[in-house]
Amino acid sequence: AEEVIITLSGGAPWGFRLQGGIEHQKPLQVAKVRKRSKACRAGLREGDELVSINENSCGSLSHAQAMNLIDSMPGTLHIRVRRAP
Ligand code: LEU
Repeated sequence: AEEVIITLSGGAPWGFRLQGGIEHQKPLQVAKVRKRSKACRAGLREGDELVSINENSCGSLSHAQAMNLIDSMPGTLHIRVRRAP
């Protein structure tokens, strides 16, 4: 899989939903990207796995912790994702 960095700016709502998390023993993954949203325009895709957000590793986060992390980031989000080829 390749890794891609997606840059989101301009503030929430970003227009995507997550699934998975450590408590589900599943990777944190982008479940849905809303059409014409900031996330969509920035190139985020359904199925992308979250690796880090602004240098904070996502590997051991619960679903709620990941959402809180995203909500707590002021300004711009740099989201590193793993993407299946
Ligand atoms: N649903 C939120 C948004 O689109 C992102 C979520 C993953 C915290 O801004």
